Amino acid sequence: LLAATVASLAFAAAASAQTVGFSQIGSESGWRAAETTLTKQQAEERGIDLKFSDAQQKQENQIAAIRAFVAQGVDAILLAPVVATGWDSALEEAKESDIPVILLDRQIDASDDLYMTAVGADSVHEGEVAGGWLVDTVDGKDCNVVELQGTTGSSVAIERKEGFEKAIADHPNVKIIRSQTGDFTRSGGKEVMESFIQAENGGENICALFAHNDDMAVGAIQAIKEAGLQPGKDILTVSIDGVPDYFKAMANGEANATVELTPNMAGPAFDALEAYWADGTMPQKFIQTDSKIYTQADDPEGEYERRKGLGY
Ligand code: GZL
Repeated sequence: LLAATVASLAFAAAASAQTVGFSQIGSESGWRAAETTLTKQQAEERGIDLKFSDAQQKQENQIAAIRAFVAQGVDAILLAPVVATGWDSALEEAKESDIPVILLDRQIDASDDLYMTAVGADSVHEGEVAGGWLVDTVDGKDCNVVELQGTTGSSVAIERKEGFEKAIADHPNVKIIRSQTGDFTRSGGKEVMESFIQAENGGENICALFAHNDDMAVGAIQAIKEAGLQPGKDILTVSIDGVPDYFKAMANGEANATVELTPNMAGPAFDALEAYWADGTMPQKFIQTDSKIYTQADDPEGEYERRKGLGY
């Protein structure tokens, strides 16, 4: 009788375990790797059965993953959408199967009824904070900026660019002279920065780099050093994410500022799902608007130590 009771309790517990499909973009940056680590940890802690799919940064792989999750009959889908458009038909299928979808860290151009909520940050604000720091730092002096854009067509690349341009709009001394995507990767950042340096008199004309994420900036810092220039001095650097290796570069005086973005998007997403599963509560959008900028004055070595073990 005892064995039967234990078995039925175990079955009941397993039956109540929710299954969530996670269509992750890829592992293009340290920030992305941390988001994946934290999502898996949170699922484990909450007894959620996570089905993980890495799309290698290809939208068609994400669409295939969404369709597979619908076919499996998962209880919910997390989607970090690599680009902002082209999701309607896949999300319609999830909707028809009453499977709630939550967007993580990027937005899509689709009607709100195709997803339950979105967890992320105000990317326009992130770009504005970065631009505002540069304007203040150069303090009226002329500054030619090169820009490493994130993945073309992603909401964050579009919005970070918009925010940065807004911040420098009234300061004609700060000018973007070259702008190109490095696809959020270190190798992309290095390659494109090499071409910027080559095209701009060996880098002599470049005063600052604005990178849409730290990983591209870390790659660009390598290119600046290989060109015989001092990153953080000859060419100022400002970027976004707050990954450990960028704090390390700041501690070494080779980078100047980064706008922090938490990789913990899964926490609010799972909270929203658990509330929905419990009693049908529909969540609000969860958009962080108080992005903090860190500079060399903010104990970068300490920030590096604090963050290096967090799954980046
Ligand atoms: C931001 C996220 C971006 C990070 C990059 O919300 O979508 O994607 O800033 C990552 O590091 O590639």
